[in-house]
Amino acid sequence: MKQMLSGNEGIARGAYEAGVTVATGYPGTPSTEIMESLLQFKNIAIEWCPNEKVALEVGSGASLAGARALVVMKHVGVNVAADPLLTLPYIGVNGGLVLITADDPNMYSSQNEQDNRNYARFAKVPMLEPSDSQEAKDFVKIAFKLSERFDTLTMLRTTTRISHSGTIVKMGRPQKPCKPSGPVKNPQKYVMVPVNARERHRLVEKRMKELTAFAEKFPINRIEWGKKDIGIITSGACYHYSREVFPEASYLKLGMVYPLPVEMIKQFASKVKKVYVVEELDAFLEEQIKGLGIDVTGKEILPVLGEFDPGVVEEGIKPKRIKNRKPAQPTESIPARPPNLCPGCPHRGIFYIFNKLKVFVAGDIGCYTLAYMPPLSSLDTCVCMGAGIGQAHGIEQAIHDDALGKVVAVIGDSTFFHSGITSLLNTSYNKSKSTIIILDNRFTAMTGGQEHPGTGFTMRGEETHMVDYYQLCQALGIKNVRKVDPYAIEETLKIIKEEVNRPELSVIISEAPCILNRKEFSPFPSRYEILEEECTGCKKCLKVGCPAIGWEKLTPPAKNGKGNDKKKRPPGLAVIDPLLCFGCSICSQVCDAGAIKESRTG
Ligand SMILES: Cc1ncc(C[n+]2csc(CCOP(=O)(O)OP(=O)(O)O)c2C)c(N)n1
Repeated sequence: MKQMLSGNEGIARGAYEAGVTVATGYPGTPSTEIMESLLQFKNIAIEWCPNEKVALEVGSGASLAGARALVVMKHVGVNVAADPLLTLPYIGVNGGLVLITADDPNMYSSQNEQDNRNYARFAKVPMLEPSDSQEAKDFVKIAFKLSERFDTLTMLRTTTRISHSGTIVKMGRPQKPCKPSGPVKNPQKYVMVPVNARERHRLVEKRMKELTAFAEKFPINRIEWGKKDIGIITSGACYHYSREVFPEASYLKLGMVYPLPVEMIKQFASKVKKVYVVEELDAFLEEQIKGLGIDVTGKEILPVLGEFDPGVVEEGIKPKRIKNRKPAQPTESIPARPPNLCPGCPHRGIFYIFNKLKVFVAGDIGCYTLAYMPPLSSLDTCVCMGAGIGQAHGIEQAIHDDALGKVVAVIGDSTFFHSGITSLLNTSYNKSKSTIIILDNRFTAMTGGQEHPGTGFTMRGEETHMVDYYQLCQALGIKNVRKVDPYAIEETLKIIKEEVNRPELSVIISEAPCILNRKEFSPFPSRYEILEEECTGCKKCLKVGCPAIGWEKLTPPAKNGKGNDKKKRPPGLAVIDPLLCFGCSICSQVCDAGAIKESRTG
């Protein structure tokens, strides 16, 4: 049977066909749908973990027990999992252990553009890279075999283009999950104290040599001979871009991007006139190939930044061919829609207040990061998940002087569980005076609404323990813990002010579910509208940055005085789009003129 699958669905299907018993991960674009697609297979123990390090450790445990385990994360997630990742190759596997890294060239939804092929080299593990959904499925199965054959964790890298594009996939027959044998005691292999680790490192190096030899005959590395004037070494999506532009060239398509088939590369390069390496992001293949003494061209002509497409490849290799070609222009202009918090979002009120208070906000990653943009303009840092609390504390430790500005940290609930708890513990332990706001919207909203330890549900929707933030903060030694309703602007402003001015550590929990996670379509009783006759055109309501509120210019009164009423006419009026308004009432609370009222039309 054939089916159209995205690369992510292909990976999930491959894991199912490979008889995976345990799948773990933490959401992150472009990887999230792999786990969501695995949900359809009821016999797989699948779980969202609080972060990627935990996910990899759980996967490793399952593997030691003899099960096949899949671990899924986006590229930056591998940084979080890097500690176990760099030692797991020493202890090896029992059941196959495959780690998926979904990279994001062009940063469609990421804070950086790192090239995780470097991790394969760093951790000394094999890495496969599919170029379509069929390969995504097949390579996962191959990766499990490789993992068991060479007793090593194996990585599979996708990029956004592969993860999210649909191509035809031929389904295979699922193999029965193997019966886990249970953990076997083997301290020399599993306990990485120096005396054991030294021996294991020797074996890791030996394994890499064996894998390099194996790469020469590995059928997923293949040469496709064409004309011999151009030879292209490539992998992943770049293979298809290159084929589209240079259908007649010769190709060395690498299915395993680490370690490289050295002899195969030498042979290929010796038979073509000019060799190009076509790869997105780092010169990962190019530098290694140049290290073999082979003359290849890559990053001198192709960008190190962003995502490729056939145009980028053509422009780099044959710029003359497209010199006179005009880039296609869109036939209709599309209105710009900058990303924004949704109408009715509970985060909006908190950031409106920060803007009013003019505090420095050490921020984090989540939907609320969007509050850095005007008009809210009230998030001042964003580096990686969990960074904000530590940064706020660091600023405070450096300045010790309120006259230099007040600082707060803000963190989403999923991010708090991911990597905020230890930073919070640090603030308490090291006598911080920071104010930390946890945005408890009961959702991992930014990545599409996944469950987490604060939602009370597992990934399969089963009820489970729901963390009580209040008790947790108290257990960490924080005396001042308060809850606010972020839709009640005045009361929340008062509490934030009090806590910011308190010379002690405090945590404020902003409690309100994500507007997209409400059971009812509209959680608020009514919509709001502008009373034209009352609106002074002061634009205060526009400062809350709600997509439902717009501005309508009024035509100036005619010179002859006609149309001039007694009241001075404002240059324009605020308008509320009734289809977008959820009725959260924040705009009405900030309007001094009393011009925003519950809708008369319902
Ligand atoms: C290490 C890492 N893993 C995953 C992600 C993807 N990601 C960005 S923000 C986020 C969580 C957002 O949830 P939350 O903190 O609850 O804020 P919300 O979006 O709900 O406001 C995730 C999973 C990432 N950027 N970095």
